Amino acid sequence: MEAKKRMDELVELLNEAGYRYYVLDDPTMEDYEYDRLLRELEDLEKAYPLFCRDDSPTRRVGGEALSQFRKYTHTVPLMSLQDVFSLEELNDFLEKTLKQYPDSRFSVEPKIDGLSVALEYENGVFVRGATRGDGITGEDVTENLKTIRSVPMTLENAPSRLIVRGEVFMPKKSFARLNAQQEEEGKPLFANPRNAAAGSLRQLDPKITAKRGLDILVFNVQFAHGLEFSNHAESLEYLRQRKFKVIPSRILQSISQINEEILAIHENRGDLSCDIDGAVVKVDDFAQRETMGTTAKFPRWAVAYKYPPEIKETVVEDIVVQVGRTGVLTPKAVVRPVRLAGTTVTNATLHNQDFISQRDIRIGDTVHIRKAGEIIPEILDVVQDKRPENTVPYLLPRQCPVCGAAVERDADGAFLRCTGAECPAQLSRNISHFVSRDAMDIDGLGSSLVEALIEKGLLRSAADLYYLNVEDLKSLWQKGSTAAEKLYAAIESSKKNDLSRLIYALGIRQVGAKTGKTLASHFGSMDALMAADPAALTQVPDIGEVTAQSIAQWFAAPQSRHFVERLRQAGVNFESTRDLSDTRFAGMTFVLTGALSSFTREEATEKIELFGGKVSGSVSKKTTYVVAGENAGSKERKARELGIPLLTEADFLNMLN
Ligand code: 0OX
Repeated sequence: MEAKKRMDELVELLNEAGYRYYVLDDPTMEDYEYDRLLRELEDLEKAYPLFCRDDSPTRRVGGEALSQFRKYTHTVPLMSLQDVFSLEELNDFLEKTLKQYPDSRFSVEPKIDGLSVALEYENGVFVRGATRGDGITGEDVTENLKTIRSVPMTLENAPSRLIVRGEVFMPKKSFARLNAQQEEEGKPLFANPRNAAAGSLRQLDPKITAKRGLDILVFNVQFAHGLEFSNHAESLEYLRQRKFKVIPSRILQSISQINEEILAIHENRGDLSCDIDGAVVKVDDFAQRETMGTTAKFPRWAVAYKYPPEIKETVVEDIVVQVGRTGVLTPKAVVRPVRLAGTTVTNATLHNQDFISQRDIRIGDTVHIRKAGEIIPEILDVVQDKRPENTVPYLLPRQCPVCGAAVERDADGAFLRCTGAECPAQLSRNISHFVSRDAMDIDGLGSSLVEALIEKGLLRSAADLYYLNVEDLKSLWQKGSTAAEKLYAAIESSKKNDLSRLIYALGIRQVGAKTGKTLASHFGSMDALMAADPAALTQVPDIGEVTAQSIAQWFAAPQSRHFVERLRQAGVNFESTRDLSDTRFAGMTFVLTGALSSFTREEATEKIELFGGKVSGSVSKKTTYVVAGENAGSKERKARELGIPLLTEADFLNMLN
């Protein structure tokens, strides 16, 4: 019983700290202390799973992935708002309302640029949440909403049923972090926080949503069994007391006050953690709302005022090209500084060659510029009358401005990418890929150590790893040399890796770990692979034309040849060491589930593939065996339903030996 008591206590402590941090933005607990208590709770929950509480903060990391979202019909429709685009239009609404109801009071709120959702509570427990959809029917995204720390899991003094409406958004900080990570991983960037929030809330895997740092502000009681509020302000106060994060709202009466407040919200938008796309003005009194009624689409008692996007004129003084860590060339306009949406803008994104060509943006041009999604300044168009003489259309360079290697168009055609195997702009990313688990698997060489080695001038290419000595590595640590010696040994032992790993490690576009294995088995040596022309490459099963071209082009570049030769000189294995004669798993598909104790998932996968089998992530009629480790969940159930043979870890080991 001691454990249960402590677990309850920890849940309460951590939830209160979470409320102070995520809802009130007024932390009371050190991060370190929070992490320590959370760890203690996790350990207790592992030991006593029966005492696990639904409102435990450990549940916020996201449960099992879904195959699709369920449709959900809202109990009370989520109405949308009539937009107005000028203060005149807004004041028409206010005047008409005041004429009919001279005592009207109005709530003025920022309009959060996110996605509307409904949150449903039964007897104070969060049971369901759905996106707005068309207002009548949305999608059930309960599991994803649970990962949002400001969504309360339980409520005190709640009615038997409560439905609350709010706006899910991505804070500007989370957005910047997410896009930096997307860039790092070579994935497309999100255009603005709204798109990022929508993409994150509609993830089938809640574990991904959990990492995206979403937040919510609530602004309406849709339904509250047995409760009656007389006005909006009262209902918001009720939500605030139930520990929701509630939209800031001011109750005002005069048109001039309301106009001032709307301008003030715009002025102070930088203080909010999220983007806003307007202000909402709502009649406060519920009886008055009732008599004013709704049209087919909108309530007659509210409007959304949209701020006009701020557009300024400036001059493109230069166009510079940056090479990202994934090798993509990004053109950027350097513009004469202008004040825009609260900040001084000195440059604007030009996206890619097509963007520049479509607008015919040239150095020297006068252009209109605006902030898209309030974050990235963008050029709208060119003021043709102001174009100076002797300008020329702008074309991106054909050679990488950093390393001089050839530039090629991406498969989707929009982006240009540097092909240099040793391009300094891509160095740290390339090396991190080279040493990663599925590639050369050099344990202990994380990205910060890679950065440090580059900083010290010890790495100019991944091949340099094999020319480092223990002393070089020791310089990375302040004291003690065990870590350096271990790392040195890991680098040394990676020289013996199978060729398939090395092929993947080279970082050739289109060549993933699986293709690395296919190529290694087919060609047997690096030299045979290097000698293959595109025609020979397309003969290999599973290798298409695009991949074949990409491989041949990579090996044709002098930088690549130099890189490969330095690996050879260092004694890195260039031969396939895989014994492919044993094909005992040929034609079989395995699904791995639960925790295995004798090896990691990757190791088990490698073994299965070595013997000619395949590994799949989901159970279907085509599955031959499901290997069920400790705590196997839905996949084991599915296997039983479909009558697929289940193997214990011991059975599986027997098959291997
Ligand atoms: C927002 C927002 C959206 C409730 C009644 C009609 C519309 N995006 O910030 N909607 C509403 O009100 C709903 N208020 C808001 N603040």
